[in-house]
Amino acid sequence: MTLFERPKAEIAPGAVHLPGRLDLAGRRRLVEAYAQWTAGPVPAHAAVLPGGHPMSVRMVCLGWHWSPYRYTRTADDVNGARVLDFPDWLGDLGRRVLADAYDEDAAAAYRPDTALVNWYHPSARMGMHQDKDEVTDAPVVSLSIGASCVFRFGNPGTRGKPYTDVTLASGDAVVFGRESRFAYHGVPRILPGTADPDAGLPAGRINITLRSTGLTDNGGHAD
Ligand code: MD3
Ligand code: FE
Repeated sequence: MTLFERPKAEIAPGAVHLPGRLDLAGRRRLVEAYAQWTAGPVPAHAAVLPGGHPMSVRMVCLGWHWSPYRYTRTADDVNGARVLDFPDWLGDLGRRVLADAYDEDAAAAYRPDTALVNWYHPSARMGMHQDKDEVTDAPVVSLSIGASCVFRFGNPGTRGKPYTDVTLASGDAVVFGRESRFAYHGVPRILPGTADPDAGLPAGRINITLRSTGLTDNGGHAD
């Protein structure tokens, strides 16, 4: 029934939405992992944008730490600690999602090395932006758990129209690659009354994005 109502859909070329990709056990596993990540060396924090405004989402990173607008191994804008390693099991999950969205060849080649994990309280939002701090054009895999949101998918040229609004619900995965990798996108709102308490989240939303930075520790680029 659910699959019939919300089938796999291409939002735009290279942007593939997999509704309900994570079952209850998969969602719970990620919520439990989130508790461990936020109890780690770098707490969930609101990154401060160059204009001085803190973002409304709270972020914790794995593998590489993102701060506006670069990746480092240590969270110099928070407490200077090195972030937790990117776990192998999360890369495995990303490859399985990529196999479902694209194909087995794309999945076999996918080697994400960082996860940005964002917590949205019910009034948090994310303005329209591009993700272009990575030095590769490898796809981004997005996993959503908890409250549903309106996800706004724009175009690679401008912050404004045309755009498409899509509801992302608990357990949904989206792959953004190919022609969609550098499109503007944002989260204008979280939908009231859509929490996923069964997964362990009585309120709010977690979004996990897996990425390949293309960076190496010696300051060079991986390719
Ligand atoms: C499209 N997060 O963390 S995930 C972000 O739902 C971010 O919390 C949103 O935008 C969220 O940067 C959207 C979907 C997403 C992530 C990366 C993308 C869409 C993307 C990169 C390129 C194009
Ligand atoms: Fe983004």
